[in-house]
Amino acid sequence: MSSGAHLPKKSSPDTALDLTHIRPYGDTMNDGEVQLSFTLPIPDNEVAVEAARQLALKMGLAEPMVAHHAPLDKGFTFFVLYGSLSHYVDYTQIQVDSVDINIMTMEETDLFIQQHFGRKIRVIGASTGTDAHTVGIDAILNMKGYAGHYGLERYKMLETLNLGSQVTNEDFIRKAVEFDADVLLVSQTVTQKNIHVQNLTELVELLEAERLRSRFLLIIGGPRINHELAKEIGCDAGFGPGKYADDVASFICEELAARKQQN
Ligand code: B12
Repeated sequence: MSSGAHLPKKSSPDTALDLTHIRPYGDTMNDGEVQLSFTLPIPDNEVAVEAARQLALKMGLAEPMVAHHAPLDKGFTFFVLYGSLSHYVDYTQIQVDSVDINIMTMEETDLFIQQHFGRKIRVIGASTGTDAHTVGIDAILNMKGYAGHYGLERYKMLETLNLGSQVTNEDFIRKAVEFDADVLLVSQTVTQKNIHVQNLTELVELLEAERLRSRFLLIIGGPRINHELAKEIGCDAGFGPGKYADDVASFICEELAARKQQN
């Protein structure tokens, strides 16, 4: 057979980065390749695999492939799928309400507090309500910190109190008053049926009912928390994954200094 005349024409790969049509990157620009995993409440068999494939198609994955499936229990199957996402978003049009601050080092923060307030700032934290997840609040507060970022307990100009998990909103407020806290840190992880939002809303309502809301800087965090949600609920700031003690400390400094200037 001569040359490649009868072979289908290979379209040249789309290599241009177009910020108005952002799609996932697998190993070439704009290929849309994604991996996703989920569990279906059905036994692990061929029908289940086809069900997973059809669901992926409905999600907008072209040519989905079930790369892995395994029973979790008698009536539950776990799947990992690959496919090419047909959807895109316009990155240039996205607006996000995020905490916009200059991040300081621990030393800079201590110096800032010394110069602006001349006293230690008191910070109290907890995972509240039914939430038993402690790793998030510990990541922010604990001396040793998390992912290379020292926690607030290590800052010389911060006095901290970590109440741990499953602290009721009532106890949290009572302890905050006793401690004469400047800042309240609340971690919320349990997100089933939006329990975290309800619990945080209740905290804000309780603070308002006791005329204490403006006394404290109220900062929340957790895997499903962002700044926009925090503001919606009536908190001062919200931090999610990828945010650390230095982000929180810098926000505390900027915000308390701005409030001091207003008064
Ligand atoms: C460890 C773990 C547990 C442990 C917790 C032990 C402990 N002492 O903390 C145990 C086994 C107890 C547990 C229980 C449950 N868990 Co759990 N758990 C996890 C797991 C594996 C890791 C969470 C974690 O430690 N992350 C690491 C920390 C550092 O991340 P982070 O919390 O996001 O914190 C960062 C930011 O969010 C932010 N941040 C967090 N808090 C705060 C606070 C402030 C003030 C600020 C500024 C920032 C901030 O800063 C941190 C650093 O960047 C996750 C799955 C996962 N891989 O994420 C599930 C997960 C969170 N759990 C989940 C569930 C459902 C449960 C249970 C309901 C399960 C059940 N049916 O019983 C129970 C709930 C118990 C309860 N009453 O709370 C789900 C939540 C589902 C959802 N809808 O989002 C997850 C996502 C697992 C899943 N895929 O289903 N869990």
